[in-house]
Amino acid sequence: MHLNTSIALCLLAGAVSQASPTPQKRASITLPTSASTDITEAVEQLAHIASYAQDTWNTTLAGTNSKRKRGTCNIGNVSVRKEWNALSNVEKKAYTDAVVCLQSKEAQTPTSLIPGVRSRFDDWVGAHINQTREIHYTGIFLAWHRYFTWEYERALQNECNYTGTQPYWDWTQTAITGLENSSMLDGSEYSMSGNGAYVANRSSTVVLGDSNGVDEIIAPAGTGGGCVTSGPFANMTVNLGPVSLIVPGNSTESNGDGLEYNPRCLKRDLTTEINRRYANATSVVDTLIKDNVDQFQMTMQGMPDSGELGIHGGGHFAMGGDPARDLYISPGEPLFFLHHAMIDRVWWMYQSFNIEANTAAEGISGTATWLNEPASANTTLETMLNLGYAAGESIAMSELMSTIDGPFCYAYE
Ligand SMILES: [Cu+2]
Repeated sequence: MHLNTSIALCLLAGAVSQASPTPQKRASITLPTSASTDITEAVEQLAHIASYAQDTWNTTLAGTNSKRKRGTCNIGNVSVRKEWNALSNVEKKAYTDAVVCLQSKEAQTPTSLIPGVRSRFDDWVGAHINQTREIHYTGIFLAWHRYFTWEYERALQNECNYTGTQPYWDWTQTAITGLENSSMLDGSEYSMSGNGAYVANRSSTVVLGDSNGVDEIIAPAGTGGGCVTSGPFANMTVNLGPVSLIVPGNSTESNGDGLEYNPRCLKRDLTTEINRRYANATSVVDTLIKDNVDQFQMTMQGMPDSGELGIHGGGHFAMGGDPARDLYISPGEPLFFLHHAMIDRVWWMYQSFNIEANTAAEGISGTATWLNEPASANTTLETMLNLGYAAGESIAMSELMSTIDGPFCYAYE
């Protein structure tokens, strides 16, 4: 418990430094030296870090330094992303209505480039397929997915009249409650739809990751496996892929490059055991207390040969099914964006420990190629990235490092 006390003391120190006219160069949080393996304690450690992050970003927003959206982002207009359970039923329905709306709008991607796109929603899936090898285990992983999720949120707002913000999925809570019991996945009209229909006699283990440079990991099959039949996405059609879909029994399914039209149902295979093992509060704290951004983002994605999926892989594989267990087409699962909002929130917390450094060049690590194979140039603040035909312009890394600078003006609750 002394760890929590030390954070509390540092929060106090932070409060004192706010009054100082000279902004502190380094934040004064003292992180726990280790993540508690007691889940209740780890939840507390994380709650302290989250509240520190809020205070620190708010202080930055209220201050006079430049780390905010060209002077226009302020404490009065910053938009706040909330955890799914913090939304009212009306807000939950408004969000899923907007996603269903996006799935009914015309695609912007030319079918000469991606023949299988059938909706505006598919523009995001297509962009992700085309760049999969450049946006995971590379220097732009965090920033690219931040931009991707933000433009998706904007499309819901601008093209589908959504007035809320992008909700996030707190895996540390579902690790405790079980996925099936969460209000996010209970299958009601106010959920993100429920589990896939139960498919019996599937092999009891699933082998994860081998084709993606991640070491072989054995995991149980989930509690569904078939088509989603409840809630807002019961009638959803998945149009693109698969490219590298990991299915029970140590095999992968693919339909070439995944860009052809291949309509099928949305499948889920909720696997609470994976959520509990790889994306619990201990895993999140353990990721956050890493010494530098390289270790932070590698722990998050699962270090190759570590036998770990990381919180990123943990969330993806916990959803199970098609498209969730296919790295390439994973944004075809509407939960993807709640998962990646949480990934972004964890980065936002990590950045809060030293906003100045972590939103500058020091906050970037990695190169242009997957695990730097073949070796390529380091990613820098000047590195340009884009979202294909989904949205947005080609943009420099420097614009994407802070959630209150460049095009962004948001925080997390
Ligand atoms: Cu991705």
